[in-house]
Amino acid sequence: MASSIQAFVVQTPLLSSKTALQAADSDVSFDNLDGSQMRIGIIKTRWNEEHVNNLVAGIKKGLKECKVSDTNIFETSVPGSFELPMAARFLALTGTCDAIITTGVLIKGDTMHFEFIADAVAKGIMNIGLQTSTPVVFGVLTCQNEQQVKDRSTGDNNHGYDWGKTAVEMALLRTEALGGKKGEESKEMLAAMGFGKADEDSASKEKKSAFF
Ligand code: DLZ
Repeated sequence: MASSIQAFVVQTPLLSSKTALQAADSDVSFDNLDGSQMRIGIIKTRWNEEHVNNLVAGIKKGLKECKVSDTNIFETSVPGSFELPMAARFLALTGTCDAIITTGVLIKGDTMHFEFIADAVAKGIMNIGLQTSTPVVFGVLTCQNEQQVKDRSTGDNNHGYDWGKTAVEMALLRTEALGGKKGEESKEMLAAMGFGKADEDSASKEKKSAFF
């Protein structure tokens, strides 16, 4: 794995001649990351579910490329983006995950709702990461319209893919800095909270108690 300092280095051009569509493209590179020992929680919204499911598919692709096994990916949902920080806090406090990815889609409407929620969620998620020392990835698209969402959640430009890799990089960084909590006990705790494994079918998930 790259050193901690290297892990933070992201090459960003000072000047960009990108068009509006290209501006949606990812501009970050990742080293080869070994996430085979990492446990990752995914908290997704049911608002804008179709787009969010596309993002989750991208997240899982990124996680798999980093060798995170299906049995180490835990997934649950909340109603909307506003609920993401609280759910992330509950999960972080269990100490069972090495990193958490919160994901949702906020689309601007006619009122100021979008601005309030987007700001609160971004700050909330940052705070949870800093307060709990569990990296929490901000996997929330904040878009002006549905086309912007599609440009960022499908095909080769699915931002979820980068979020998966970001989670593994930050999980490794955290493990390097603090060590990690492992063992079957923590898996049982996750199951009791309603977190299903990524490879579980939805029917068996429904039988479990809800997260909240
Ligand atoms: C209420 C609302 C609206 C209008 N739009 C969205 C949205 O685009 N994306 C999203 O994730 N959630 C939205 N919500 C729901 C709020 O996030 C939240 O669930 C409710 O305000 C209840 O706290």
